[in-house]
Amino acid sequence: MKRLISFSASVALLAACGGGGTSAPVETVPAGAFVVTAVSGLRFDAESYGPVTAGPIVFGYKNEDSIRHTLILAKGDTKVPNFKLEVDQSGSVDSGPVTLEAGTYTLICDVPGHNNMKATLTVE
Ligand SMILES: [Cu+2]
Repeated sequence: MKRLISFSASVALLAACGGGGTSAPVETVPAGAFVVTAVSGLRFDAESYGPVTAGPIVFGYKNEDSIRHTLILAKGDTKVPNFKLEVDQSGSVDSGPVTLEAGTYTLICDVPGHNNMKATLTVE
């Protein structure tokens, strides 16, 4: 919820400073975020990520492809609750916090047809 409020505020701010331009505001991932990028070919930009330190982490998600992708996390067969990032089009970014325990996670895009869009994340 806090993230949504600050997102809206930053959009309003950018719109106010935009001088009436028609282009969408450029959102960026927060400094220090762990960035994953969706690339063409229904892939993430790496097959494995990490290791990252267990605990709170902010993910950034960038889209370098031309279609919509999502990012969710699973540990074994269990999806990490309350975490899903979504990038609609080329140049879109999203970000959000999550807290992870040590272990091996799977990064998944759950857009239908993107079943092969998976990668591994090591948390230790
Ligand atoms: Cu995808």
